[in-house]
Amino acid sequence: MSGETKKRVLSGIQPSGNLTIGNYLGALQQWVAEQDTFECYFCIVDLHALTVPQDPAALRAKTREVAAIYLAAGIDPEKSAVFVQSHVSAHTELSWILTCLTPIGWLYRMTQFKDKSSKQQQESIGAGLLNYPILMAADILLYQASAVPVGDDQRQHLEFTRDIAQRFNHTYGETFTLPEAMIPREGARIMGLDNPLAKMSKSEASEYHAVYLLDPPDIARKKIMRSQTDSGRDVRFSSDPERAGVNNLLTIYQALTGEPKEAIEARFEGKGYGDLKKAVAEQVNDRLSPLQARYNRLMHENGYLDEILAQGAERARAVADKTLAEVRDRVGFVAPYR
Ligand code: ATP
Ligand code: LTN
Repeated sequence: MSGETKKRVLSGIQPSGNLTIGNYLGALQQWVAEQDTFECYFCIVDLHALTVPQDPAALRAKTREVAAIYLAAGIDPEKSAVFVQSHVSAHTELSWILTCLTPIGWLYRMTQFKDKSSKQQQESIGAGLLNYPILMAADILLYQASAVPVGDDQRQHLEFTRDIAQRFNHTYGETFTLPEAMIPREGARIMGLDNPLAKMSKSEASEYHAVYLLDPPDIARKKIMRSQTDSGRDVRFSSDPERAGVNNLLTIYQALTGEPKEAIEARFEGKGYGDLKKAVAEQVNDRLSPLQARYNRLMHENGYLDEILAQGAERARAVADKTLAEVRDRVGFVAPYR
């Protein structure tokens, strides 16, 4: 197998809401593209989803839904291991060992913790929300991944992962590969359709905030047609916050078509925001329709998804358990007698 010489990639998405076109353009689209270059591990990070309150039945359903979306988006389970994070117990075990090595100051500094904890009542913030980056570091380091394809918002978590890996390596000897963030050139930070100054997020409840990957075409079109723009008329890329809405629509168009900026601006020369919105809606629906058709087929094939997840977990365990055995030895645990 050629896989043995390939570098490894690991990434994951939380099963904590409806996946958005932001998740697709920032993460999934890249994953699909990297499958032949790297040996890939893609997980559904259910342990991470528990860091904010979840309904058990909804979490179970979402975990399967996200797995099916990975496959429907083009992840090929023959090439890449697709698995559920909680099926591989090495993740929580390494997470504890790394927890003991992490200065709490590093955790309080993380912007995601500050954002998410500010949205909750002080007394109900779980320690898991603070420790979130440690579990993510464990996910990555167990696979000795050299690249981690994620959106722009995950840069700080990747820096954290490198820092903790270096700290371990210095303390106990070279053990972990230092991973690099792999951030797409376009689409790394898709903004909310109803508020182009805030990142599009799957846990934002408002109706016109995001296009979900499973939205029917008329709903997706309606959300895009209603998206917030400004009172100008020129359809041009811009870093002016006043024009963030149009810039966001152009960015979505660019990330989906792969066309250069100049070609896109030329295409919309003399046209208005309404034309841009229609064109974006068409590109989005052209991409989502086949994904949704595959998704519906997969969800109706009894047992298929479970089989893929079982095989994925087996492949993941083979790698993760090997790294964990080395870690256990390095930190001084007595090897189990049997
Ligand atoms: P939540 O809002 O529930 O925390 P999220 O939408 O940010 O979730 P995650 O599960 O945290 O989604 O992220 C999954 C992947 O999608 C990550 O690689 C993240 O960087 C990427 N991603 C999330 N939102 C965007 C976005 N608006 N633009 C580009 N990439 C994104
Ligand atoms: N923190 C990530 C999700 C995540 C992840 C990972 C991404 C958990 N573990 C490992 C890449 C690699 C997020 O997108 N919020």
